[in-house]
Amino acid sequence: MGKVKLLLTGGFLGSGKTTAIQHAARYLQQQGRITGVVTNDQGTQQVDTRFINSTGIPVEEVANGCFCCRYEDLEKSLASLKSKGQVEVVFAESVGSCADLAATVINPLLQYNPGEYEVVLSVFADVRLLLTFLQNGKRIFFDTVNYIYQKQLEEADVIIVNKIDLLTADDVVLAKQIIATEYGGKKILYQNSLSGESIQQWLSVVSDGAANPEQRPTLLIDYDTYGAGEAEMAWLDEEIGIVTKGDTAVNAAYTLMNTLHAAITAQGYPIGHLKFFLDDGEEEVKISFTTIATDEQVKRIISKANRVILLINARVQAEPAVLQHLVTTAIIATEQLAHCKITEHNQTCFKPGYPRPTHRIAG
Ligand SMILES: Nc1nc2c(ncn2[C@@H]2O[C@H](COP(=O)(O)OP(=O)(O)OP(=O)(O)O)[C@@H](O)[C@H]2O)c(=O)[nH]1
Ligand SMILES: [Mg+2]
Repeated sequence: MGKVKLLLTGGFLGSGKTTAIQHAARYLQQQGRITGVVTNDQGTQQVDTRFINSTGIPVEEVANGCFCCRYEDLEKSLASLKSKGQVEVVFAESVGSCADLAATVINPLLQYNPGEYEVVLSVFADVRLLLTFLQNGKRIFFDTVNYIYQKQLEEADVIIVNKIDLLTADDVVLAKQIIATEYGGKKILYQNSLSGESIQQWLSVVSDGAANPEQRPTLLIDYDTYGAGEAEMAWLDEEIGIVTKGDTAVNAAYTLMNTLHAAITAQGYPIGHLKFFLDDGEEEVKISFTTIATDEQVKRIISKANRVILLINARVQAEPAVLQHLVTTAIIATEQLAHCKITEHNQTCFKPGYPRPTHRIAG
């Protein structure tokens, strides 16, 4: 049996990892190739897992911590996907605030499973965020969060500069100049993950042996700064039930999403990623607001449902209690604005703990 191609996909919150993985996995499936996905998050109720699952792609989830701190769970997830058939390509999406993947994930996997995997680390960046970051003296978030953003890109085998469809042609030229100057030694792909052509280009580059170094230099990283950066973000996960008298439950869900987004933005708390999974009993849809939200990211479904379920995953640079308060206030406002009854289930809200990788093996 040949080696499994493990396409480890990192990069900041909301940069487009899940979108690219879903399109790439679907493309490979259409080619008759057996593929699977491992999702990962600090929490247990993951929008991305439900989203990938809803598209019919085999998915395993590593919960309650990043791949590095839950290394054994990653191994189990990979074994589970492999046990279901001759899987050829596995996409593993790491948490958007996670760094140091080469030393804590790739090197242990290669060392403890000799001959089993070929790994390529793609690190995604939203082109608009990356451009602002580079033009602004590498400052965009709080200092320690900037540090994580920078370290993620530093260890990429391939940097995926994503969402280029959102720039004008002139701005793409400018972006390429600025980004190539900063990351001259790296393989860089300029990508629109909504386009089949771009996705095929990504797959072809990561399938090329040149993107798959035998040994990677170990990232020089200060764990105290990295841990402090992760602890800047509050993570809130919660399932919401919305019931209306008429057929307007989906509208009420959009009112809640927009009210919450507007409240966080009005208070000036930087959004890592505010994502939702909406289920009206017939259709399931993922809705995202990222650091630089755009209207086209808010997909609408037409529905006559009088009850829906909405899963909230909010990753926001704020104190957990503040984020909880914003969610509660948005729920109360929505009940009045949209004449609905909202029930809350399984709310968790926390800051990620100090990163303590199970293994750290220098390259
Ligand atoms: N226009 C455009 N939008 C994109 C592209 N890639 C992703 N998006 C949008 O960006 C938002 C975030 O995408 P995700 O794929 O969820 O990002 P992610 O990196 O998986 O986010 P986390 O898992 O939270 O870290 C969604 O609204 C996507 O539709 C792209 O190439 N072009
Ligand atoms: Mg994702």
